[in-house]
Amino acid sequence: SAQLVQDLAQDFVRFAVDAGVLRFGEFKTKAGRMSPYFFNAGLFDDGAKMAQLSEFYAKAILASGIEFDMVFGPAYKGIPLAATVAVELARQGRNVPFAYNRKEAKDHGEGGSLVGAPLKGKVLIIDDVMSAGTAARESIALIQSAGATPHAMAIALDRQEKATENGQDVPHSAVQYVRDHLGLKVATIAKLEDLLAFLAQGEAAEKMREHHSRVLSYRRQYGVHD
Ligand code: OMP
Repeated sequence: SAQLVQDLAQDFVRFAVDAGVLRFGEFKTKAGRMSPYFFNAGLFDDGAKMAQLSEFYAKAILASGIEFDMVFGPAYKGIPLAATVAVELARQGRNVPFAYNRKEAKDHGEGGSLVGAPLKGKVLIIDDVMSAGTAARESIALIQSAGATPHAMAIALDRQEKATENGQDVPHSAVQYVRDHLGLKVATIAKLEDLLAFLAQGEAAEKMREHHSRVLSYRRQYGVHD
C-alpha cells in the first residue's frame, strides 16, 4: 500500500505537469515568496481532467484509511472538487452525502450559506492547496457551528513549506498546523518531496535538472521536515 501511495503521487505529479497545472518558472506565492514552481488547480479545466483529478483524490482518500461520513467543498474552489470527488467515491463504492457553502448568504428563499446535504458526523473537507490554512480555518468554524465534526481534509498538493503568521515565517507548515494543532487528519495526493523525486528521475531528468536544483534551494530556504 505504501508503494501504491507512492505510485499514485508520482502519477499525479506527471499528470499535473502534463496538464500545465504544475508549472516551473518564477511565481509569487500568497506569502510573498518567489517560488520556482506553482500549482494552479484552476487549470484542470475540462471534463476529462476533472474526472482524472477526482480519481486521484478518491484513491488517496481511500488509501489513507481516514474515516468520513460526508464531504464538504469550501467556496469557491472546493465546490467542483467536492462534487466530483463525491461522484468518484460513489463509483468506487463509497456513496456519501456532500455539501458546500456560498460566500454570500442568500437574502431570499432558503436562508443560510450551506447547500446540499445537512452537515453531520465526520466531515471531510476537500481543497486544492493549503498555504496559510485560512480556508481550512473558515471551513472548520462553519462545520462546528453546524454541529458537525471537522474530522479530515484532503488536498492535492502539500508544498511542505513554512507557514507565515503576521508576515513572519513559523517552523511548521499549514498542513502540520491543521494536523497537529487543529487535530484534523490530512490526506494529500502528492507532496513537495514527490515533486522533487519526479524531477530527479528517469526521462524527466535531462529537461528538469534546472527546475530540480531551483526547487531544492527553495526547499532549503522555506521547507519543513515531516
Ligand atoms: P490558504 O487558503 O490561505 O491556505 O491559501 C491557499 C492559496 O494558495 C490558494 O488560493 C492559492 O492562491 C495559493 N497557492 C496555490 O494555489 N498554489 C501554489 O502552488 C502556491 C500557492 C500560494 O500562494 O502559496
